[in-house]
Amino acid sequence: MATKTELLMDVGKVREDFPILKRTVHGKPLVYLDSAATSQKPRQVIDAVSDFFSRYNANVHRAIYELGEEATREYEGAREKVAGFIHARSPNEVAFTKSTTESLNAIAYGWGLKGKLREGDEIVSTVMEHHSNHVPWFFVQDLKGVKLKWVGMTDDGLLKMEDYDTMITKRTKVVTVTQCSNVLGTINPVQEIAKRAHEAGAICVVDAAQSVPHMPVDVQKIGCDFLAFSGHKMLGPTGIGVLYGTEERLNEMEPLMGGGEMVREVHLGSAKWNDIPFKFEGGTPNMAGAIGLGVAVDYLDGIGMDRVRRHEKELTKYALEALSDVKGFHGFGLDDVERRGGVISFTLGDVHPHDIASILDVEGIAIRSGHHCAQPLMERLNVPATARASFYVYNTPEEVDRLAAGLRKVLDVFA
Ligand code: C6P
Repeated sequence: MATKTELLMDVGKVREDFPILKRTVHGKPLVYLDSAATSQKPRQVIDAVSDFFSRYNANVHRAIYELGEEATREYEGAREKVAGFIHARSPNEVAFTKSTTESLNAIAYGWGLKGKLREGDEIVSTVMEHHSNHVPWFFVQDLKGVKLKWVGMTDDGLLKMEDYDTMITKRTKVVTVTQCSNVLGTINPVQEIAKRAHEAGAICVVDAAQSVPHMPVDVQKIGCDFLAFSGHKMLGPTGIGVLYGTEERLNEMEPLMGGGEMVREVHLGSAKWNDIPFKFEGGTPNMAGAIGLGVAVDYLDGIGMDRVRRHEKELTKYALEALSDVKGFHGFGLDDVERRGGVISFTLGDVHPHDIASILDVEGIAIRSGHHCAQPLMERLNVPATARASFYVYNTPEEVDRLAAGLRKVLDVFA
């Protein structure tokens, strides 16, 4: 039996802020265990988005009337909050995009395709990446003749750090890595990886989609050149993401999107770019999204990211124990919760992960099943798919118990 965990957070109070958690699904109280896909939203974020549209909706940076001033102030205020949250040196280092995916594409395009990479250059990535940090680099490989290399992984889910010794060479121009795997939860030593990249004269790009929402992240400590994450995975709205880059790198990089606001002057056939970060924000931005993300940052800061991380560690530890009591449960990744986030990918005997997810759904339990947009990692694990439960600030040990009970029902169905 798993020992009941002592949670350090008042989860009951946190849950009060999330209207969706009060609903039932198929007549059962909702147990939402898919926050790695997208998190639920607190009332504060929902209200901030609604407030923007009800009270001061206007285009930012363009209007010289009161509504426009208010919208611009709140939008730029959100940028400051996000910059503070990841310890950027300045808000200029934070450009709003639509998502992690867009941010990573912006880097692959701006640094790779239209930027500094040449035929014969090399990019060192890993087998653990999400498709969003694979496919944009494939474009660079195909169009520029740049070579891609992938650091391997041990059977328990750690990057083979020794691969960097041989894979990083004087031809390496980019080293890219996910800070936290969306499948295994493995937390990778990004600070060490950034150091190795820099020693070789390469830049380091970090996919922080699964880390910024769940643990304290300090871009200056990591020492990375670029870092990408999404608002919707950290209690914020969908359609808003962040492209962090040091001022130096952002100034050097070409923009992905051409259009209004990203230019200083335009003539027939030529244009000069605006200053950073606006150079990367062509077109009317997702103003409500950015403002909502700012409020999500306030919310997480209010709890404290150390406590968020500790809560997820406790819950993951409890879940690994509770689930290992279920017959046929096979979890992927490390046992050591110090080195993994609140994501548990698993299989259950011969039951297909989609069947697991469907039967749990009838019990009101939402988990994800499939390849989690990480097919190269699935190939490495030698499975076509897994089931995955992922936790956040609003999850409780009782919900883990419901998951364990749900999995026993799955076994009954297939007995
Ligand atoms: N992973 C998951 O269920 P977007 O879709 O752009 O917000 O995030 C992409 C992304 C990039 N990197 C990592 C490590 C991710 O986990 C994700 C999104 C979701 O695992 C949806 S596939």
